[in-house]
Amino acid sequence: MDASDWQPTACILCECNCGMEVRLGGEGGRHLVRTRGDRRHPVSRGYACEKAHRLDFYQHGRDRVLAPLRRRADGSFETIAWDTAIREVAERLGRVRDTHGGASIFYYGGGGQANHLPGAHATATRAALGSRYRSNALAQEKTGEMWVSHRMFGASTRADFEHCDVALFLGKNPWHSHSIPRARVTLKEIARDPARTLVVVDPRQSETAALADIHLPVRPGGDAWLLAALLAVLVREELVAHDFLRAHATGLEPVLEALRAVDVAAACARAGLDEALVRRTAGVLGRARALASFEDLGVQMGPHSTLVSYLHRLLIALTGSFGKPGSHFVPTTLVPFTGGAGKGKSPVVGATIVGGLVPCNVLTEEILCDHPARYRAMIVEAANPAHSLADSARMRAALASLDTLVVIDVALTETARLADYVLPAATQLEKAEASFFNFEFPRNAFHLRPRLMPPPEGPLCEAEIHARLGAALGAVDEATLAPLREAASRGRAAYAEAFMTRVMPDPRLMSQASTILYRTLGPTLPEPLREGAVLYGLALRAALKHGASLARAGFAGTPLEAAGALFDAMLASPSGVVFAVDEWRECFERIGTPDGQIHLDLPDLLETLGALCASPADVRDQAFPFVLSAGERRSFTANTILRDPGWRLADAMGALAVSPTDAAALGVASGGRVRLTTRRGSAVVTVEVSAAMQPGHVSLPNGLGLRYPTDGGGETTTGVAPNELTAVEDRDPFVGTPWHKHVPARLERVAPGEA
Ligand SMILES: Nc1nc2c(c(=O)[nH]1)N[C@H]1C(S)=C(S)[C@@H](COP(=O)(O)OP(=O)(O)OC[C@H]3O[C@@H](n4cnc5c(=O)[nH]c(N)nc54)[C@H](O)[C@@H]3O)O[C@H]1N2
Ligand SMILES: Nc1nc2c(c(=O)[nH]1)N[C@H]1C(S)=C(S)[C@@H](COP(=O)(O)OP(=O)(O)OC[C@H]3O[C@@H](n4cnc5c(=O)[nH]c(N)nc54)[C@H](O)[C@@H]3O)O[C@H]1N2
Ligand code: SF4
Ligand SMILES: [Mo]
Repeated sequence: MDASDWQPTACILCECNCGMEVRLGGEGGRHLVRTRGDRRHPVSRGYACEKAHRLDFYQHGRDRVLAPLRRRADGSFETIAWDTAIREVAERLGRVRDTHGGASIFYYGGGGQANHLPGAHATATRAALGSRYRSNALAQEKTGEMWVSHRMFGASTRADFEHCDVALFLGKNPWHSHSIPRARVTLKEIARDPARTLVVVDPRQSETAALADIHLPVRPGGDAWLLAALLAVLVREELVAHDFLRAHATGLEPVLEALRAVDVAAACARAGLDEALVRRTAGVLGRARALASFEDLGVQMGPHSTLVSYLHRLLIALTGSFGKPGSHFVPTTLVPFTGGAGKGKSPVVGATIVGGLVPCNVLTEEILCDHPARYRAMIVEAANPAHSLADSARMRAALASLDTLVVIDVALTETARLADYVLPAATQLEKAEASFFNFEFPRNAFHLRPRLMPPPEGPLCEAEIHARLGAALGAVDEATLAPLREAASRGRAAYAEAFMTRVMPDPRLMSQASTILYRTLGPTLPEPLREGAVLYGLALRAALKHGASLARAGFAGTPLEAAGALFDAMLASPSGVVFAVDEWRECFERIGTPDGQIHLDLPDLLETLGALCASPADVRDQAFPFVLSAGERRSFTANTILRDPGWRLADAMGALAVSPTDAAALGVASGGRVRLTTRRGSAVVTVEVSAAMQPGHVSLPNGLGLRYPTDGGGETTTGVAPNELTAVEDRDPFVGTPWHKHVPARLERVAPGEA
């Protein structure tokens, strides 16, 4: 076999973006006929999970869009030329801006798990339109954590599981969902080592929980009480890292006072956990040499979401699990996109905007109203909100009510079907792409993936789409571009000089920097890397902000020299490059609060904790006696990135997991069907009886219920779209995170043959 046949790329199915090598073949040489983990990738080092080998399904869907589409009066689509599409989209959005102001044009998306360059290019279009408000999936999972982290640490932190002695996963199942490098290797190493302890908090005996030394099968939604109890035991047993706190934190006293007030036995009872086990766990966490912890959707999409994020951060701080190997760190990032304690409010509801993102759960309220500041138009790019956001029926109504909906996607998704215009994008294998989810420490890597093949006739990369929209909107003209193009022809130094003197001092031009880079620097790059031109701007920013870390990675000199060297290294490293080498002590310098200290005392959240501990016992609505977790990550789920149901080698129907006790009471077996009803909707689902489930808790996978064309010109829908069952009102009081893991539900058996 000729080694040169293998081409480097990355898996795009989760945010790990493991390096892959692929061999192309099949029709037109456009299929991935062989795939394997890329050992040269600095982070994944050859690792890949089972999903990566099904990547060929991504760009060969029957619902791939190959030409711009325009909605007709009767609701059907017609194919139009790109020139027409760009002109009409610019005209319609321009008209909305001129009539109602640019702030009424909402931007949603910008990239999924592996494609973050569209978001960078869209900044130019948004600026040209004066669009102010935006959101994406982070605003229905991570904004509570971001908000709390920024108030306490002035930064977002991540954890070093490779070197910890105690690992804690809170509502997170990394065996399937990954999110940490080489997840299964790392988990098995921790589980196997008698000197290390794996602690998992999950109502389900998840695959990760099955490996754990300590599994805390918390009652669904009981995590806040569990954390309160754990912290209270730490305080009472003098397991608090006082030396660390004296040096690095303020506001300890009110926190200690609140925790001393917690009734540990009562809190354990509310969490549904054995008090002795909770006390033993507190001892393990408190005595850890290095504690690494990760909270995810099981708690972030549950009740008390933001409070749990706060209590989790108190646990990190009170155990001194920050700034040393095996604990939490603040990485060097190329884009500060997890930034920001709440700044600003959404225009209609007045919801807190965190990290620049409007909470997803308020979008329908900000559209379906007669408020003068309501959103009137929307650009959706690389996202599928009609499927992924709460209450799909209401989301469809909101999207349909807009003056103009423009969707930029590779496929005719649930959202694209509602659009006035669908602009077809080249896939992530047909253009240069990259993700900004780089969070490793101390050696942090970035991977610019060259395209594997040109797109078919029709789709364009987002860089080109936004550049054309910008031209049609009059934001960038030839007179601006010509001198930069000329400078680019004289080499990188001349280009840098021209960019610094002509573009950087002019805010209007800086707002168009992504397009200017693509149009002027892009043509000088090898064709498979052209869309990566925008990274030059980010390399420059990183060199100015993180010079020392870049220098340790080999990118030294003046900021211009370092940026140039880093940019060249990105272009020349198709398997990824280490761009920053940090030092652990730098974590303390990166605490971004005004006094550089960790702020422990957040009075609003301590008050919420007090109220929680004082609240009466859990009252369930008898009409909905089950808790439904709507959206579990499984072996063959990948949000809605792979739409052909044929990609899934297991759990083809996306079964509802039900405990043996509940299944027996309902009289159903695996493969049987039940009607699942929530306050918002109802669906018939296939059951999988699972000993991993506790009674009263049922779980549906994420990413199913997609409409997909069949061979014969019809359509199938496999499994249930989880958000047909969820409600927008069920959300966190602080930042609006949905309670998707905690939907009150009822089950009824469906007899065979019954509809
Ligand atoms: N295979 C696969 N991997 C993925 C993805 C995918 O679609 N498929 N998506 C990626 C994305 S976008 C994300 S955000 C991550 C999410 O990754 P995770 O958060 O790990 O994924 P989930 O399976 O949604 O939820 C994790 C766990 O929360 C548990 N849980 C439910 N209710 C509760 C509760 O009340 N308390 C506690 N403590 N736990 C509870 C569930 O039983 C489940 O095991 O995964 C990423 N990785
Ligand atoms: N009930 C419930 N709902 C959930 C969740 C849950 O657990 N439960 N999980 C939530 C979470 S954590 C997340 S992250 C979201 C994910 O939901 P979304 O953010 O809406 O994204 P995806 O489903 O990943 O869809 C990605 C889209 O990008 C398109 N795409 C792929 N490649 C390209 C490209 O190169 N260019 C363009 N323009 N488009 C491309 C795909 O066709 C797809 O339509 O879902 C959320 N929704
Ligand atoms: S962990 Fe699996 S799904 Fe995630 S990027 Fe790596 S190979 Fe792909
Ligand atoms: Mo996510």
